[in-house]
Amino acid sequence: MAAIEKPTGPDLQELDREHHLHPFTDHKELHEKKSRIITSADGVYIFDSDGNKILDGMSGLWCVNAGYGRDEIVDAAAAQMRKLPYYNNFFQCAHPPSIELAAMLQEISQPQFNRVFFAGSGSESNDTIVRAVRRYWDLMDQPERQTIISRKNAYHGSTVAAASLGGMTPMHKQGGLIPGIEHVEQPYWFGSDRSLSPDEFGIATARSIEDKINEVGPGKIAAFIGEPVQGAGGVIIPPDSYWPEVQRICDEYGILLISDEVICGFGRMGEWFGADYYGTRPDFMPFAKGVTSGYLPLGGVMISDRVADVLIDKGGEFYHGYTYSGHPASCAVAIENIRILQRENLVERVKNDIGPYLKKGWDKLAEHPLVGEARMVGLLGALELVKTKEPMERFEEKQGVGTICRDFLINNGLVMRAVGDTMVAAPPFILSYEEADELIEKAWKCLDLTQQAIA
Ligand code: PXG
Repeated sequence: MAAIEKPTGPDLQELDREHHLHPFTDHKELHEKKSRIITSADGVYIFDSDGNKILDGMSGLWCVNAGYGRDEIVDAAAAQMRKLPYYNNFFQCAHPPSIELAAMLQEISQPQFNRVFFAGSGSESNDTIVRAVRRYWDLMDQPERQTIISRKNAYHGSTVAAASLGGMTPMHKQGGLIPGIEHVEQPYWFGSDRSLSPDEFGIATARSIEDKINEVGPGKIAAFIGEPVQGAGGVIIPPDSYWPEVQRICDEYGILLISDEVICGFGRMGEWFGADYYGTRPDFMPFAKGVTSGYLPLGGVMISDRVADVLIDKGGEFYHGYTYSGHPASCAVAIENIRILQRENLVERVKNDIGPYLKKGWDKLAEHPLVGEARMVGLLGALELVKTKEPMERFEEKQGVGTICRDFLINNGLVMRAVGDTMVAAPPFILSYEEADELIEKAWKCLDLTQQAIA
């Protein structure tokens, strides 16, 4: 039989247009264009089918923390697949990679975390949390505690429960919300009228949680969920006063604290978890993305003793789990990925070396006439594009300035995401000084190009 010829770039684009509906995409818009086909990657660079080399300032989708081209991870997956490609953790079975990873996660997380429940993605992890939180309160004989408080503009995933937890109104309009979710203000100081100092604003937004608790009734509140830094919402770094006040409120009302670590976890903020950075003591930590550096899909939830002990002591089946909960190859990849982060001190590098180095250049970008604020923590940054700085005026949304900037960036060899007019970046932890310089130079150049284009 004649070998089937592999389609080359242009044919792939045609096949893609004809057969593939992409995630988070205006299908009409994409159908009229061509998608960019990424064919390979190495280090911090991706390569497309037109031969372009592009610095991936987003680590894929905030996940390739250890960088591309890690043979150790590939070998770990292959070895595991040869030995045991699949078996489940249902029916009182387990396998070595799921057990070894569970023990490793216990070691790198706060002392209250001794158990993990595995899932296949961040969305599944958050669906798990909705069910586990309500199960916990049932077992505590407080079944009326159903309501979970979240924040406007939060992103917790795309499944129905996770999208309900999230605070993205366009998502709520497509498919609706599950009952028992309430949304409060986000700690987005730059997006406020800035009449309060950042610290006053942090306290005020945290207190909106307390107001909501009292509005709904403290006996009805099950939990509060928040990303340490809101990622997809535009890298919203809260004022320092925010999280301690949130912790105080959760403690005072006895409600469970959920720290969504899907982006912030596994070193992104220069600590293993965002909760470590802010000093909170969560009861649940959903994670995904960086646990495997994206090499294979894996999610999960760290569950504190407060909750896990109740599940164990009171017993009764928790009717919840996924075919791929703790998939052996994904777990083997996660183990190798965490070993790399440890062996190469990459979390420490984000905190004390490449993080501060990139931040220096990032802070310089604030001098550009288009940039109203440049903020960065660890390797998680945002630039606010503005029309004028003094007085600060933002662009009209329909001008699409962020999108214009993002298109200049990718066409000039740098991936950053546009969240409205907020440009966000989250590069891999192995970024070198030269590559950090390249990122800053390209960002500055594309800010210039954007400014010229909208003049
Ligand atoms: N929680 C947080 C904090 C996330 O950022 C999820 C949960 C859901 O994870 P899964 O694995 O189900 O996608 C996420 C995912 C973007 C973008 O464009 C962000 C995410 C996913 C896709 C796109 O910024 N975050």
